[in-house]
Amino acid sequence: MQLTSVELRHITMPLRSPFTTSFGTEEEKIALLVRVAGELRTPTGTVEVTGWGECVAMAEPVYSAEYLTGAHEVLRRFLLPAFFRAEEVTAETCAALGAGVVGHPMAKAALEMAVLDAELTGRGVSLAEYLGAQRRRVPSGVSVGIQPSVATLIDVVADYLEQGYARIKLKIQPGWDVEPVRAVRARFGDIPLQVDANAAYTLADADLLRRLDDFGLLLVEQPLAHDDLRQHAELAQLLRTPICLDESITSVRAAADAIALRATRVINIKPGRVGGYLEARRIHDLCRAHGVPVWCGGMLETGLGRAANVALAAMPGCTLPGDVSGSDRFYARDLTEPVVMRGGSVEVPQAPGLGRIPLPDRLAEFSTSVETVRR
Ligand code: NPG
Repeated sequence: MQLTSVELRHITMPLRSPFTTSFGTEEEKIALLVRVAGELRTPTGTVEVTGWGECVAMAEPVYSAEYLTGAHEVLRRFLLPAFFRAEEVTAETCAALGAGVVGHPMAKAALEMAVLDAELTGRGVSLAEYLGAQRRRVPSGVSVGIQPSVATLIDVVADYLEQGYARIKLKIQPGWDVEPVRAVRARFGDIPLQVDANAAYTLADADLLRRLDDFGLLLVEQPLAHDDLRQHAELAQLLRTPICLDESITSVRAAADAIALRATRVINIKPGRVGGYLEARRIHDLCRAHGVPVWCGGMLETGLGRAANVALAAMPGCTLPGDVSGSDRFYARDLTEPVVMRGGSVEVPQAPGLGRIPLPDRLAEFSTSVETVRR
């Protein structure tokens, strides 16, 4: 397709409850939406198409180096001019078109997602079909933030189990690790349980982390810093619990290195963190070839990104439940028709494109600014 205009729209949505991790507390969801418009050549002629992307960069650079206004700036000043200069933009050429910009995978992913949505919608193909997804429903895991007390944690986990979630992930940090895990195991028994440290530990904490081995966890996610592959490999020698990398896996090359170094036994794929759904698919394929289980991570996406993640989670190598919870885990009212968790799973969208579009009234309600950039 040839791009004619791109809208960069900021939205703010209330979260049902604050979400606390080792890098801070989110009180509300702030996101950058990218809407592309262009002309798509099809066998029967040229059609006008539009597509949506969601940028998962956070307001502040606390999870990764990117942040929302930075992503906006990179899109407006550097990526969009390169994309407008191209005669033909396809999802497959987005990476090459953005290659002159070093880094900024979340900005690139949002643009690629919008191009992909436009193309797939124009061709009548769902993202699930495009990715080679093989399931109609996928098991739904839920991520539980750090709580003010163990008693509150038990109540929160009880509620999610009651709702039917297929797997519980507990956020941990120094001072909130062994005891909450012990309490959840003691109260709920042999449920599928894993923990996520968001890089909050160092190798000097190996003895402490080894105590988690007593609890039969599915995995411990990103215990050490994002650029500590070698130290993750050392830690892996000391733990029985499988290490799963998230922040460290920024590309298919990083995934190959992590596997070769034996720094990880499981990989969390987040399309935004790796530059888009195409790189996410390459990581999926690499891991599958190496027998490394993968699962789809989440970044509090609105229904747009959430629906797209469900399609990724339906790929055959995603053998562990992902952070693909129902919209109502985070939002009383989502931007789109909600993603619904029922009986521990969510339905894979089959509609063309991402499978969701913003509801016009919600879009108007949640928008805080819109900038339109033209060719
Ligand atoms: O279900 O969307 C979800 C949240 C899953 O815990 C979750 N995400 O570190 O993986 C993470 C964490 C996160 C949230 C990271 C927001 C960055 C931003």
